[in-house]
Amino acid sequence: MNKLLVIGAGGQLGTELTQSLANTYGSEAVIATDFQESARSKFNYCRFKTLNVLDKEAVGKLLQKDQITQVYHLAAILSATGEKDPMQAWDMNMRGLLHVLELARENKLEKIFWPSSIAVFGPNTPKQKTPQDALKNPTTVYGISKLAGEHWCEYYFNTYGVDVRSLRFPGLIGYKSLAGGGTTDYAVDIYHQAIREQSFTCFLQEDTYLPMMYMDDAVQATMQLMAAPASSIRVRTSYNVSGMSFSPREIAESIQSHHPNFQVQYAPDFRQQIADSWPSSINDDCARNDWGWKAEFDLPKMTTEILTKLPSYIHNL
Ligand code: AKB
Repeated sequence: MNKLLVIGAGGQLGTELTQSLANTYGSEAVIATDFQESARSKFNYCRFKTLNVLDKEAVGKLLQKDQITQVYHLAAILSATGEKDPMQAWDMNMRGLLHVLELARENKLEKIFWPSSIAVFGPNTPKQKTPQDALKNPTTVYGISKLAGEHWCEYYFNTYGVDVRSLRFPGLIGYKSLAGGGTTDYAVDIYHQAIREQSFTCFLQEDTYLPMMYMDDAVQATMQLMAAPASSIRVRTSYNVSGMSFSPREIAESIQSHHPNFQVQYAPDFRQQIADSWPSSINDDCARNDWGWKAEFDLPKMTTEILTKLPSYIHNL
């Protein structure tokens, strides 16, 4: 029987992925954990425990006591927050992953999921339709930790047979929780401000194109990758996955087609430099060919869905 542990379940991806795992495997099969006790209120449908991935002993005890078979390790410090305290970001992102990989080896876990990011790419990477194996020269501590993490995943697979699988996510956009500390967060916040204030100040320039993905597609990609037979997973660092690519001006126009009075100002800050170092769009042929990946949402479809559903959610956030 599958028994699934989600680490960092209270975050943007965890909030929605945990629900999907509970729908698929049953609520009794899922344990949601987060280092913040306040995340508990999101998980009235499954077990919840506070857990800090940096406490290896506590993670190990939980794995053994509950006979966990799969771990979804989502806890990380993202690109913008990481630049404010690089040592803390490195410690959290690297030591957390190594704890999970070591425990997976020691306890012979069946499968691990760990998200990487387009932040592994850098200013010398081709910007358009960036290929899977493009040159990587990350400039943020977050990107450096994700690139090192990808290689650790491959090492644990090759050396110890740990079945760890990974996706290089672009900016993730959902309406059920707020984003936290990333460079792509503007594309989440803009919908909230469109509903609350009818105006928004964007921290990136209007013509900055970045790869993005709607949360339903991100959850679907994760579920699909984890369900694929091990023999079809040919990339053991992390797969490029693409959803859509747009600029702040384009997302603003997409919102204005529903809310014509919505106004956007631009006040770029330190996150502009991070965004400028990342690809504009991603080539995900390897994920398509190996395990049949294909995104469902483009910008107009995502905007319609978020603007329809967000108003009834906004008071819970
Ligand atoms: C960030 O902006 O740091 C993240 C990411 C692209 O990994 N959303």
